[in-house]
Amino acid sequence: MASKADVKKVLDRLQIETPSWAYGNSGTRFKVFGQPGVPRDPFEKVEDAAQVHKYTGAAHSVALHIPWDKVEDYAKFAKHAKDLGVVLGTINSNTFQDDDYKLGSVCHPDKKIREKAVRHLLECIEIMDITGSQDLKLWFADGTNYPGQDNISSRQDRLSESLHETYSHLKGNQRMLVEYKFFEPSFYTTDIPDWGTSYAHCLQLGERAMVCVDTGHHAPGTNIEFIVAFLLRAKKLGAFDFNSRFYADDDLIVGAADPFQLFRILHEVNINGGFDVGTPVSFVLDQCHNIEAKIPGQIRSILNVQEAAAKALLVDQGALEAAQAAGDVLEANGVLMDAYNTDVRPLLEEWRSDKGIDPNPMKAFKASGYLKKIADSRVGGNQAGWGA
Ligand code: PSV
Ligand code: MN
Repeated sequence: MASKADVKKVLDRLQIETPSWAYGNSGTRFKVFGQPGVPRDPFEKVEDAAQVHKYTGAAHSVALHIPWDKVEDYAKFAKHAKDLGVVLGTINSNTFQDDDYKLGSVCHPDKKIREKAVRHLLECIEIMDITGSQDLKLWFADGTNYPGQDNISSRQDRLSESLHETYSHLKGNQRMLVEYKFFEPSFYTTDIPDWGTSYAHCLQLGERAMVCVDTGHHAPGTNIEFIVAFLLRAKKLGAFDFNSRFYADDDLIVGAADPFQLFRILHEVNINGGFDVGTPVSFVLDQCHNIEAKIPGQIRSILNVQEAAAKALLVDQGALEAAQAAGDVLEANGVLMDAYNTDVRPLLEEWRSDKGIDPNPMKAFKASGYLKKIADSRVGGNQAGWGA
């Protein structure tokens, strides 16, 4: 079993990236409820992200979404982040909000539209060159709504060609993370619906291409921890997009819907080397806070990941392996449950005190008055949301 000191060492290096879009307004197709103080531009989004890092010590980078976070001067933007104590992280591409993409982007039947989509992906790489971001995250809304609408395997050919073209432009330590999602906005076929499809393309592309597991992108009942174990074993798990879901791609706070599932996932991460020094796995949130306040929503998410990670680290691996080798099913399951049922909050409070952070980040942020400050100062302009 990991000692308290071992758990703290992993917590020291466990950084969870927050998404710029979590700080903007969001909602459903029925209604977007605006909130006072929401950022008007990418610079203000990063200011809010820096608050999450300030109170957790575990959210050192911010994922951007292009074009939502387009700025004139990316070097200036990166410096702004640095001055606030954070860095610019994953660049998320967006080939789903342009009229041209009605029938798809990189899989579109028209070569000109595919070329336009690839040009956008290359623009994202150019932004990475300036910001120093390592990861290009690709999620495609491509798919079809009706049987017969397009040729499924031809779409795979187009996808493969577009991915290869993009991949050939990666340099230095840059990586391509290929995300999958089983449906929405396409309702009949999706061109990258599952981890297997993503994995197959990543294998063909090469070492720099890895799979991104968004925890909200599976059919109900899918065993996500199996996928995580498989991909880690194959050295193809590049990143998580963490969130939780009750029904579809709900984008709720990670660990809110099913904390036990989050623990099981992080147990597989732990035993398959995903928390090791130099891990290739990056831990990112992909959430929207439709009805709750955004900054504390992100803080809560970080705490949930840390709690589940600490519990996973406390699994008595020796006892577990002995029980497994003896075929003692109940003992093995009991070892896992003992760790899950441990209250790790005191340990995390201690870790925060060691780091000079308030042991209760939610309370400390609430008391800081930051939400009132931004509500009072951010007047005028257009609040950011999906599409800005
Ligand atoms: C798609 O549903 C997705 O999970 C992708 O990661 C996008 O980039 C992100 O959501 C936008 O919120
Ligand atoms: Mn995602």
